[in-house]
Amino acid sequence: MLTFVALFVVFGSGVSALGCEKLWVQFENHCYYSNQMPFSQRKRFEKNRTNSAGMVEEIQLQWAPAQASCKRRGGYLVEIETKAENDFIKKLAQKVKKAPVWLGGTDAAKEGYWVWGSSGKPLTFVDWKKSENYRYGDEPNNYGEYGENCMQLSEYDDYNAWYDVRCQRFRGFICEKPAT
Ligand SMILES: [Ca+2]
Ligand SMILES: [Ca+2]
Ligand SMILES: [Ca+2]
Repeated sequence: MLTFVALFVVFGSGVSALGCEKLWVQFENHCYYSNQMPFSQRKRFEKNRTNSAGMVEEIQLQWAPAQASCKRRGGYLVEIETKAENDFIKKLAQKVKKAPVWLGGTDAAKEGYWVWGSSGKPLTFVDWKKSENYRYGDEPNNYGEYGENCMQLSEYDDYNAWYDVRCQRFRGFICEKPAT
């Protein structure tokens, strides 16, 4: 028992040495930032993000500007490698039921070939929405005249599965970066 406690202390302290900045939340060894934060936090955030021209950063962005916003924060649009991470991200999105949120997946470079946009890695875990309506088919369905090349969770089904949508839509977003 003492050995176990000692081991726990050693490993426990090793894990707790990794941390996240304010407004980022930790899961395993990464930090996550949701811009769908509660209003009380958002006010503080907006004050922090006010730029030299006095402009407040937009809360809802198109996919590429959302990726750029994550990069400015030292991260990238979230790249989901495991079911555990996916479950965590869904819960994070569900905390504030407001708007759909961008995830880091895209098939803009090659139709039907989905990768995580920042790392360029192909998807190893997927959670695409199964269709409840044969008219549209299962996601990703690249629906419509212009197709759909960016990945989101939707408030419409309580952030329960992934959809492809047009990258030009305005969404909240979740960033990821390694804990330090
Ligand atoms: Ca990840
Ligand atoms: Ca597509
Ligand atoms: Ca779709």
